[in-house]
Amino acid sequence: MSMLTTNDHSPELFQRHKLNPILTAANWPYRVNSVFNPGATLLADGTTLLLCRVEDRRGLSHLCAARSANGVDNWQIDSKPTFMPDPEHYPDELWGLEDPRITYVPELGQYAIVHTAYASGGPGVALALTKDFISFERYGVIMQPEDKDAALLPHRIDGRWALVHRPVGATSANIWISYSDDLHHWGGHKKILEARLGGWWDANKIGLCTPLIETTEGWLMIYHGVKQNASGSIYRLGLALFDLNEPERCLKRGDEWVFGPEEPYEQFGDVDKVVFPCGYTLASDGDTLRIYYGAADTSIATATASVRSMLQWLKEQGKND
Ligand code: BMA
Repeated sequence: MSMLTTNDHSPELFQRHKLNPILTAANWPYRVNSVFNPGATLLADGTTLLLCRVEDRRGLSHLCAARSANGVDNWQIDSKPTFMPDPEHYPDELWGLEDPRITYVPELGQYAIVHTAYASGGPGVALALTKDFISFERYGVIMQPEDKDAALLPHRIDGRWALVHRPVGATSANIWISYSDDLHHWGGHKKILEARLGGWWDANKIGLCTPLIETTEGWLMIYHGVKQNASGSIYRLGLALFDLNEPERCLKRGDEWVFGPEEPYEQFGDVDKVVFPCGYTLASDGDTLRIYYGAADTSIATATASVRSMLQWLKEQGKND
């Protein structure tokens, strides 16, 4: 194993916004316990839309849209839940909808929302399409439990749709990719990134954060690693890069985490020491990436990073996986 460079004082890749946390339960137009883990997208008019996971005071989650012109403040929050579980027709949603990832799909002229559907069988991956975040076409569960942390790629790869997701195996939870002709039936399953072992920050359990980011160098992945210790779990973020034409091929993977719980709102909440992004927006400069993340399963925060710097970091510090 190579040595860690101990004299590295390069600036942090991600910069937190000074208004963090930008959304909390107190901002909600109706009574809720917590708001976190939002999917994100830029609408055609430049508005930032967050599809927030909202946990009600039964402990069950639904999704609610918040819109802002600058993506930081003056959020217009839907006055009631935007996308509610419908357990009568979709029993796999009995215990709620969680952690949405949004991908705009030009071929369909629609946004694909891939989210967790939770019921007694465990969490599974479900898909819904929408044009307007008002009405939704449900595809139901597309990856059976236990599976979550999934997002669709924005276009077909070699003629097939591609979904990155995180099934749970007997001893570890790793990131996989699967392919489909019609978004209903999935196959060609391949493991693309493995959790490390032992004392690593990303040992035993990893998962996709935001949808993959398409760059000239490849698909940039922000993933979370879960370190278990005597006081619980720490959720931190790392980077990996995958081949544009063969997204199952990992080109680079960083050893160190690039973002972790440091601020009080990330350290303390319903679940301590969690940063959990499910969405990003890219500024018109094509470089400034803004992630939106759940902080301690309690509130929503945001941070920015340069895509160029993340790719450079991977080039310098990343290993061929
Ligand atoms: C994961 C998911 C996330 C949550 C995180 C920390 O397994 O359930 O929704 O933010 O745990 O509790």
